[in-house]
Formats: sequence, C-alpha cells, structure tokens
Amino acid sequence: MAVELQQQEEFAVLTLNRPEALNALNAETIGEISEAIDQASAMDVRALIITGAGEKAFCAGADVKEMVGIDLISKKLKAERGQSTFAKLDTLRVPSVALINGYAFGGGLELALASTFRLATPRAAVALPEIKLGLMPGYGGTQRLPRIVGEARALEMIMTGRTVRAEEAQAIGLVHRTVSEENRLADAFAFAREFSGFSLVALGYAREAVKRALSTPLHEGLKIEAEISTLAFQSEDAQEGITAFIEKRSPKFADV
Ligand code: CO8
Repeated sequence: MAVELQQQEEFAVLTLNRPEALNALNAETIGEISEAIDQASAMDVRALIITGAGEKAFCAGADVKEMVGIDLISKKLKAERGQSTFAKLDTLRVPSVALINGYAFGGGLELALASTFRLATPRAAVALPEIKLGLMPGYGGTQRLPRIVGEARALEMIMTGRTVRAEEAQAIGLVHRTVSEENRLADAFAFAREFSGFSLVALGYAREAVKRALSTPLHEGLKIEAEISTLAFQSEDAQEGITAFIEKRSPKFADV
C-alpha cells in the first residue's frame, strides 16, 4: 500500500508510504489518499495527521516519471483528481494537520496547503519547483499558497521554485509551528490537543467561516459570519458550553 491509515490514540494518522520515491504522488497514491480520507471521516477520531514514511520526505510531489508521454486529457484529469482529493480535507469533519517531516515539494506542499494546519520538523524543506520542469503547480498551489502567505510571497516561490526551509516557512506563516525531529508525532498530537477537545461542530463552523473570508467581500463575509455563528449558537454543544461556564465546570461536548 502506498498509503497507510491507522488510529493512534485519539487521532487518525495517514502516512504516505513510498519512501523509495520520496513518497511521490502517482495515480495509485492519489487514489489511496482519497480512500484514506473517506475512511478517516468514518473513524472516531479528533483530527487527521498526515505525514511521510522514511527519514527524508513528507512528499516530493507528483510522480514526475508518470508524466512521460501523458496526453493532455489525462493530464487535466490527473490535476482534477488531485485537486478533488485534496479538497476533501476542506470538508472533512475533523481538522487535518500536515506534519512535514522533510521535503514537501510540488504536489506534496499542495497537500500540506490543503490541510487545516502545517507543522514542520527542522529538516523540512518546502517548495513549488514545477517551474524548473517547465510546468506550474496543478494541485491547488496557485490558489492556496497566496491565500496563506500573500500574493507577493506566493509569486516569488512559484516563479523561482526556490526551497524554503522550516524556519523561514514558519516566519512567513506557511507553517504554524516547528516540532522536534525525534518526537514529531507526539508533538503533532500535543499540537492537535490544543483544539481537539472542543466541539467538532463549533470547530467546523469556524473553519468554514474563515475559509469564506478569503473568497468574499467584507460586507458579504460579515453576513455569512452572522448566519454561521447563529447556526453554531443553535448547537447542543453551544448550550452545554454556556451552561458549563455558568455552572463553573468543564463542558462535555458531544459534537452535536
Ligand atoms: N517523482 C518521481 N520520483 C521521484 C520524485 C518525484 N517527484 N522525487 C524524487 N523521486 C525519486 C527519484 O527519482 C529517486 O529515485 P531513483 O533512486 O529510482 O532514481 C528517489 O526518489 C530519491 O530521489 P533523489 O535521489 O532525487 O533524492 P535527493 O535527496 O537527491 O533529492 C529532491 C531530493 C530534491 C526532493 C529531488 O528528488 C527532487 O527534486 N525531486 C523532484 C521534486 C519535484 O520536482 N517535485 C514537483 C513535481 S511536479 C508536481 O508536483 C506538480 C503537481 C501538479 C501535477 C498536475 C498533474 C500532472
């Protein structure tokens, strides 16, 4: 299997598992990622952690060897398949955390950009190097990177293809935190526990509202926020959270 999915503690851990090819995304791997995200959505977990097998890479991008001789229709289908697979993370019931444990190049970085959060080990190195192949990003990079780091930085990364190391990636807001190399999974779990005890309903609505901010003019975005926050207010978890505050006790959220 090119992808492994396991439950560890209260988290689902998806591991890209083609270390001999630096976990590059061939058609089989994209298909297995898609299935694994579907399976994770049915698991009783609080977050999905995504990482790469081996000591070198999170994921070195789309499988370049699979691109040889590919016709245009297959190329477009491939891009759409990758995009729709990564987009599943937007609507996944639980937040996702990309644990970047080495190279995250091209499609590998695009998978991390589609995740809710990004963590990097000190040896992480991220890039959209497609330009060096005479290509450009096709798994969402031109759309998600500017939304995360701004247009100027995104253009510079995409047009030079340069490699950004962990420290700079954190400084520009591309990754949220750096974590230790040795205890990276435990560190990722500790990070996820900063939000994973909250109501999945409230977390989901908050994610949705923030995502809408980036594609909506302010006056419409404020209307959307009023609507979505009203929905959140109607949840049982909101009533529980407010009651618990008044009764000076910890809330017991049921994700409804
Ligand atoms: N695809 C296929 N195989 C790969 C890839 C890849 N992206 N990256 C590495 N490998 C393979 C190598 O060929 C090598 O295999 P072998 O031992 O059989 O020759 C093995 O992995 C180890 O790689 P290296 O020996 O190159 O390892 P290094 O440590 O020397 O270098 C690098 C690591 C710097 C990450 C280097 O491997 C590299 O530059 N890889 C290519 C990265 C790249 O260009 N990625 C972008 C690909 S394009 C993309 O992602 C676009 C997405 C949208 C596609 C739209 C649909 C088509």
